Amino acid sequence: MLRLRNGTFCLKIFCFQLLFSLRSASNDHLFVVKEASYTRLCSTKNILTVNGQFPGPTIRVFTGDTIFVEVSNEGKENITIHWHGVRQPRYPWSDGPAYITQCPIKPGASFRQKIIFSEEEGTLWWHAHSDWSRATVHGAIIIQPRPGTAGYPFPEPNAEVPIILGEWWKQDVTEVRNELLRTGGLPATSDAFTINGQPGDLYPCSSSETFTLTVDEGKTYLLRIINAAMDEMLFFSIANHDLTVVGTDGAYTNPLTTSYITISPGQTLDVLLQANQNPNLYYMASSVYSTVVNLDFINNTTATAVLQYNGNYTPISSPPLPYLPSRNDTNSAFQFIGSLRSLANEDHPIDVPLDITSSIFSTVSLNTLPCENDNNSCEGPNGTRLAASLNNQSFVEPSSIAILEAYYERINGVYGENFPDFPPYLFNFTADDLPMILQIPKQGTEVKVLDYDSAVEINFQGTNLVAGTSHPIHLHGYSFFVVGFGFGNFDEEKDPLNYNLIDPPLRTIVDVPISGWATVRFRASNPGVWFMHCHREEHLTWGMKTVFIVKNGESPQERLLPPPPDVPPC
Ligand SMILES: *[C@@H]1O[C@H](CO)[C@@H](O)[C@H](O)[C@H]1NC(C)=O
Ligand SMILES: *[C@@H]1O[C@H](CO)[C@@H](O)[C@H](O)[C@H]1NC(C)=O
Ligand SMILES: *[C@@H]1O[C@H](CO)[C@@H](O)[C@H](O)[C@H]1NC(C)=O
Ligand SMILES: *[C@@H]1O[C@H](CO)[C@@H](O)[C@H](O)[C@H]1NC(C)=O
Ligand SMILES: *[C@@H]1O[C@H](CO)[C@@H](O)[C@H](O)[C@H]1NC(C)=O
Ligand SMILES: *[C@@H]1O[C@H](CO)[C@@H](O)[C@H](O)[C@H]1NC(C)=O
Ligand SMILES: *[C@@H]1O[C@H](CO)[C@@H](O)[C@H](O)[C@H]1NC(C)=O
Ligand SMILES: *[C@@H]1O[C@H](CO)[C@@H](O)[C@H](O)[C@H]1NC(C)=O
Ligand SMILES: [Cu+2]
Repeated sequence: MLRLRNGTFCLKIFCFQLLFSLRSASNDHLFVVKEASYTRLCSTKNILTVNGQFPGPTIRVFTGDTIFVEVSNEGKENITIHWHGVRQPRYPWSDGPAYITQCPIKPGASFRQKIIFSEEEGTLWWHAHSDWSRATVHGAIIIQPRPGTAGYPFPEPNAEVPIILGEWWKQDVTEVRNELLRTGGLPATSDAFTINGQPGDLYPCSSSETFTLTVDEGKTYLLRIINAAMDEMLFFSIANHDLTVVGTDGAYTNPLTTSYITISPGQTLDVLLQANQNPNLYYMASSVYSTVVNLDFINNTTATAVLQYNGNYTPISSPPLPYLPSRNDTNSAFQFIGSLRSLANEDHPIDVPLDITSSIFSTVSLNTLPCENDNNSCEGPNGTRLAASLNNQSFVEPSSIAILEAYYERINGVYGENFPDFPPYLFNFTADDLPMILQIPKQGTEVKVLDYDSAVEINFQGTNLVAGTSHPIHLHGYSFFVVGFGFGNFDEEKDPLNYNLIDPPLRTIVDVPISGWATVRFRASNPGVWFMHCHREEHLTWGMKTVFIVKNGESPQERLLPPPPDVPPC
């Protein structure tokens, strides 16, 4: 029995639903961004939070809702908030990325953000999109089927639980970023991975607060898994329990039963868990998938949480740990990613663009730039400063205006429209030894302009410049179909023959594998200014990003909406 705030009592499941409907009745939320003191790994520091919570509050809506979030900055830093995976039809004004769609909300200021849900159903999340604040400023968005509609395309789960995977630094995260900018080298490795904000029993000073999920034997739980880590792709699994994936990034999938998942920074997965084992304690665990060779730059520690069955039994003293692939197991990482399929049936039709009208082939590269600090020596290879690029363009954000404002107000000189559709130079992208001369990118603020409703295909080609690694590339304002990926150089004759145009997964982030390529398709039917970037935070900082400007269509319903009155000024 649970007690509701208004004094009524109810049974557990019913109560859950009632609480839910009470909460989602409110379309107005208040996010106060402020510092709060948190202790992890035996040390205490102030972190930036929303409403003092880490992870932050969960937003619950029904499919197609429009809500408002008043973001009030009571912290010391500039902030913006992004609603990851929310399409925001014709309304990039509250999308959030700093200097792309808005200037930051300064300390003391606030911004009432309108969030327009449309087709999304499942799990998404919100996070800060300025500097590195998203390390602690993030939370779940749960989008349930609207009552009276068909509901879930799977049996109604008995309960739903956000599982937010993260990364924790003992150091101030702003300091980690400043150091990265100052030294030009790799960022400091995080000190722990976390599950719902907790490192778990395998880390020092963590046991008493380890996240525990209490379950009843025979029931089914919907885990809403989010990778909120800054830099790392993660594996996740639960001892003795299979996972059944039913959704990716706010869209349903064909159910996929697996012993582990791979999830990149920014991605979300809806997973059904059947509590079908002997009542006891079992670990759930998360560890890194990384291609970094130097172990100094990778933390191979494991975050844990506990799955605890209700009932009368003597709990095992050391619960079993689940199998997790090794940290360098690229095959396992991409085996899972490649197994995902859209649900794609009569009730959930999908519309993969077939006649492509706008085609982009973009390399995805790490790079180096001359150091240019006082000592003329940085911590990148051979004293250089690390950088990153798309088609050899390392993107530089404006610093005193947002690109959206410049576009809307027709202010010249803020950005160019020459993001290339093709790499400037063709080479063996995935060769082991590439000439250093290729490493230095161009720096600039070049966007790609797309006609309204064009059918777009983007081939991302990873390169081994500086070091090959995987890149989770995220596009704002759209989800795209991942129609194919592979290792080596993209073969324009052979590879398209294997595209999945029937039931490819619909995602907000595509994983471009190490020494490999990936292809996405989408219809450019959402006019506005939309950021595209690698969701590994250091790659974003180094310039692996660009902007799509999708032009207006002809009818009034196909045009960018006007800005709200309180867009933060620079
Ligand atoms: C990994 O995390 C542990 C535990 O917090 C920490 O002691 C260690 O320094 C980290 N390793 C690296 C390579 O940063
Ligand atoms: C982590 O790396 C250290 C050093 O390479 C090794 O001794 C340890 O066994 C590794 N731990 C795991 C869980 O892989
Ligand atoms: C992964 O790392 C282990 C030891 O660190 C090594 O023996 C193994 O060859 C590596 N596997 C791959 C696929 O690189
Ligand atoms: C220059 O080098 C000195 C000594 O190695 C170091 O303390 C200082 O931080 C460096 N300056 C910069 C800008 O990297
Ligand atoms: C560093 O520079 C030397 C000499 O120019 C070159 O041979 C070497 O390949 C460079 N190393 C890297 C990691 O770029
Ligand atoms: C590109 O480099 C890879 C790795 O060295 C090699 O296996 C492949 O044959 C090369 N491709 C071409 C076309 O040279
Ligand atoms: C990128 O552009 C720079 C400047 O034009 C050039 O030196 C470099 O070789 C280019 N690299 C690639 C991979 O195209
Ligand atoms: C905060 O944002 C304002 C407006 O864009 C900018 O002028 C200022 O430099 C920013 N402050 C910091 C510390 O980045
Ligand atoms: Cu990347």
